[in-house]
Amino acid sequence: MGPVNSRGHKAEAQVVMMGLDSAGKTTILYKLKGNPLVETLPTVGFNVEPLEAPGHVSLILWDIGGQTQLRATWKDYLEGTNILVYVLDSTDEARLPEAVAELNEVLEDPNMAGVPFLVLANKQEAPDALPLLEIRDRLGLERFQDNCWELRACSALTGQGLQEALQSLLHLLRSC
Ligand SMILES: Nc1nc2c(ncn2[C@@H]2O[C@H](COP(=O)(O)OP(=O)(O)OP(=O)(O)O)[C@@H](O)[C@H]2O)c(=O)[nH]1
Ligand SMILES: [Mg+2]
Repeated sequence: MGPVNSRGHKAEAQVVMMGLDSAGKTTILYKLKGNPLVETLPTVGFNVEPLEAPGHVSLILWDIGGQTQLRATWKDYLEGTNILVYVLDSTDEARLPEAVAELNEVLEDPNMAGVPFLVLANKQEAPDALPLLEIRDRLGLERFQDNCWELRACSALTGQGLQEALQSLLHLLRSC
């Protein structure tokens, strides 16, 4: 994969964040940027922000709105992406099947062939969050053998797990 070159020169990677509305994508974006937490509004269209990551990597983070009527546009953001970050609301058990179905659809897009992906089980600090192991079972990601992928737990509210998620992202970019 291209963005991280062996001489340690600065390289750029396109990161696309998707997931159902209210999963916490925009909150994750601004938490990673170190911005003080502000109330988010449902994203109409997208937000895009640069992020300087450890190891001389510049990430361009695309945070795509997840409301139902926006999902038809998701495929427009996949061309040229280096990695997909798919965010789940761990407290939204009712919509987990819908989230999985949308993820499957994204992964079937020809532009995702061979592209690594990172699934973030967000809102893990909430008392009613599904445990990571249960989410892992219900995602059935083992089917995707042509892509490198990882699943991580995090909370954009507390910041717990976000730096580890960033490390996973960088690892996937480097090794896939
Ligand atoms: N408890 C808890 N709430 C969170 C967490 N992350 C985000 N939220 C809340 O979830 C709601 C939705 O967050 P957003 O970041 O706007 O969600 P989004 O995925 O960007 O949604 P769309 O833009 O509509 O696709 C907000 O009220 C956030 O404060 C978390 O880790 N824990
Ligand atoms: Mg948003």
